[in-house]
Amino acid sequence: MDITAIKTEPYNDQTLGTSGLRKRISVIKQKNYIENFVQSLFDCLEDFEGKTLVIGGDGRCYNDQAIQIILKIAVANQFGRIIIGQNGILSTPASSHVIVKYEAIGGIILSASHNPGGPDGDFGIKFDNEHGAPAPQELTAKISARTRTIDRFWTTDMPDVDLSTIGEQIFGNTVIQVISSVDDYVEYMQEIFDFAKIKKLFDNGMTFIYDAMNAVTGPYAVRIFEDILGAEKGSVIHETPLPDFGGLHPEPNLTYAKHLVDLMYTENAPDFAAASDGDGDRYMILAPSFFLNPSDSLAILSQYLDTIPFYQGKLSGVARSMPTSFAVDGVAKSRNIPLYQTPTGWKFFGNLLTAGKIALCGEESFGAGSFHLQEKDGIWAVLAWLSILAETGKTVEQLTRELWQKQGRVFAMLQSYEGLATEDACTLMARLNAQIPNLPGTQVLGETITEAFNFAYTDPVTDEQTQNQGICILFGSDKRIVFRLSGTGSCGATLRVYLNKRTTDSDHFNDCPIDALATLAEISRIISDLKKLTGRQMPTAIT
Ligand code: VG1
Ligand code: CO
Repeated sequence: MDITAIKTEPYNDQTLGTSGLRKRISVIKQKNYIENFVQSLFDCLEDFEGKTLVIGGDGRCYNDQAIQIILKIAVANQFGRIIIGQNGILSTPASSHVIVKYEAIGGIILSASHNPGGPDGDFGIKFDNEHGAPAPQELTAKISARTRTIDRFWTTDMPDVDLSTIGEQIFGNTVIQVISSVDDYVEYMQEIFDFAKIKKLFDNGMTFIYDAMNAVTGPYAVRIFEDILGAEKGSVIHETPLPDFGGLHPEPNLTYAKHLVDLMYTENAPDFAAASDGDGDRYMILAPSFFLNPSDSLAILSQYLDTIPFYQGKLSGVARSMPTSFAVDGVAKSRNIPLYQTPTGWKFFGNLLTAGKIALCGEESFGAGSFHLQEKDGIWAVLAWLSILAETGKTVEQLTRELWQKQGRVFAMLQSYEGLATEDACTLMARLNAQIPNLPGTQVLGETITEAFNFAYTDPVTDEQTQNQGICILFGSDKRIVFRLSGTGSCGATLRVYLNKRTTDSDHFNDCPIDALATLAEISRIISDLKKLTGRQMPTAIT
């Protein structure tokens, strides 16, 4: 087997976003595109020769080919061992767990997560460090910089590796070990949660549906919910990971999982429904005629997580991303535990988790996780909820209404304007930013702006500063609009507008969020001059 250095030219668009590199498959397929990126990544790691690397993916189109390219580069770069999920499949949380369990130096996860799949869809490459945490800001900046100067990569002439059979194969100085995609993760969930207790819910007749959206969680969900916990066969739907997700957009929210939402608002609704995204790190939970808002979910998890024995006495603190609603803040305050506010993206939670400052964290984008592993974890979140239902004997709706009763209901909504011209979106943000000093005191549609700022973050562990993380406009302490540009798209720009409003008037708890937030939505369009700058009047996705 020959190892050779191949000359290459850098690409100038390999900048990592909110969660790794995300591009259209047509871009990824360009000559040496993956090779450049992966070699740049390895060039930024230290002392990896002879060490272990994990590789997994969500099974989307091009997963198979990309893995073979990466294997050759990793072997040529002299990793000692490469652990890879069977058929190249590992969910993001499963990869994170495997990295820590097998003491790997890190892992490459091939996924564009919630982005659309299929031959014309998106592809992505993420890197998790030795803690199984998304590459921190410092490393992602270093990798992005390296991709702009790279002039060679190492590869080998080895044949494609058979990834269908569990076991070990040796190539040069590297052992390639194919492992079960699900075993380690499932065992770990059994250590964390009291499965016997959750099983009683099913034994007592709780009806349940889990929509894997034809993405990576199907095999995990079938094993956990049907085979072990005893949910009725067929409870897990869209359970086969398909390269094109069977035409579904694997983003579990009110827009893209509408089929599930619709079912939950019929008379045939099961007692509990959940769905997950392309790579299995997001979750959505629904109850009959009831949608659990992810920000409320984080608040309730903060209230009850330590009723689960694994977490007893361990709730050191909680964190939410800045655009996540302030529902959790009230719980943190009443429990007298610290609350941290981070920029969007899981990579900002890593240091807090490693330092033990927080036990739980979450995002409004259907992400939640704990110190059990350092990625967000969709199936974990569902199991945490089922455990809490078992511990408290209450329903999802009861627990949520109790939260509202105690501290008011915080309506929370994300309005996304997708597919904008990048230039228009940047102009809009720049203009808003320039207006910041003049906004306080301004009245729009009867609401007075009390504060406006561009969110900046100082990492409490490393003191690293991160600027420009979203423009926040406050109307007193109970109403807020946040503007930011998405960092996960593959072309054009997506403007994200987050709307929050707290009401303590229980007569309004059942208001429809679209109505409750209509004025704030209108204000967001007025102060950003949306129509003039982008030609848009209405969002393309509301979640
Ligand atoms: C979005 C969400 C963010 C999440 C990120 C990755 O980022 O807003 O909360 O962490 O996706 O999720 P952005 O920059 O597009 O707003 V995943 O499950 O797609 O890796
Ligand atoms: Co995801």
